[in-house]
Amino acid sequence: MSLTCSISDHKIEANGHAPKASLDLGSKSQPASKWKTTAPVKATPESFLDLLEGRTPLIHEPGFLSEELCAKLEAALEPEFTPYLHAIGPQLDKVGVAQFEFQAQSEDDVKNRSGDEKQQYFQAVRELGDLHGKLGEKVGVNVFAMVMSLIRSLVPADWEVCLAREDSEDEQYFAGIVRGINNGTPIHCDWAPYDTRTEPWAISRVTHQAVFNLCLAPMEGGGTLVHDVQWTPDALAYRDPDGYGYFEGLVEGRKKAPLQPQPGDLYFFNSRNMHQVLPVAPGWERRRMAMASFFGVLPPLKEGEKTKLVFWS
Ligand SMILES: O=C(O)CCC(=O)C(=O)O
Ligand SMILES: [Fe+2]
Repeated sequence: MSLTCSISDHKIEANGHAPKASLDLGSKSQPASKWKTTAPVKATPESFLDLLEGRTPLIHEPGFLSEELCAKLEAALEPEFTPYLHAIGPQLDKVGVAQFEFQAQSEDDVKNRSGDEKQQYFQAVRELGDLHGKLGEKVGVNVFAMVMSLIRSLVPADWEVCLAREDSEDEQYFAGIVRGINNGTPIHCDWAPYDTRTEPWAISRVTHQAVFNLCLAPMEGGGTLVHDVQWTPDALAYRDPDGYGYFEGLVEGRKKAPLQPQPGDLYFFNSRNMHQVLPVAPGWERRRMAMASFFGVLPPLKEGEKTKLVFWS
């Protein structure tokens, strides 16, 4: 079987925002581990599909950026940070726009949706403008474009690699947010088919989802832990109704793939897997800074359309 069809042969739920899970999720208990290793592997076309399919937990490209370039990026970005407009739990800071800010996180959020969050999100994206172009002018290179071109070289040649967008031309998603996460995160996953359950978004239809993080500054503590548990409807028994996290019991006894990011490191993991960021060490004052974007597979809707790998933050 070719690499191309190892993903496109899966049965795909193409009907919008509340899909039944479509990958090995028939059983009530967690499926057996698909991980071949818990160690990070290098980026190759094969490891990239393994990541999307949940067979490898972590892809790691150490030194993707030089330390000098990271220092320039850190200096250019540091004054631009603001807190997330909406993030329940430990504070998250950012440069850019996150779709997550416009998402329902807690049960209360789900009940109190205003209905115009999508318009607000796309308006915020339009107002942000060309962050990566401007940053590129300041530091000499567009690092978001560098990551996109690496990813383009990893996916099957007949896929389209692009920013996510809604049907309407002026509703394009933003990708490549820079996050400051010093206080850690709850155990959570980022799985758009569930996370966008309040209303249909273009990304609700992804069949596989992963994330890249490009570490821009040194840190003590602040490691990332990927758990060998993917989101299924059964995970909801462990969902914390007051936020976007899941209770510890969900990942107890499961394998874990840890990573301690260094400046310039690029790493990918499957964001449908439960994961968490640990707080930086007490007294560490520098920002734990990383550029990040989700990417997901959108199967063709009609004959002749390509499979798409779409990006959004
Ligand atoms: O900063 C990290 O290492 C991971 C953050 C995270 O939760 C994500 O990228 O989905
Ligand atoms: Fe996450």
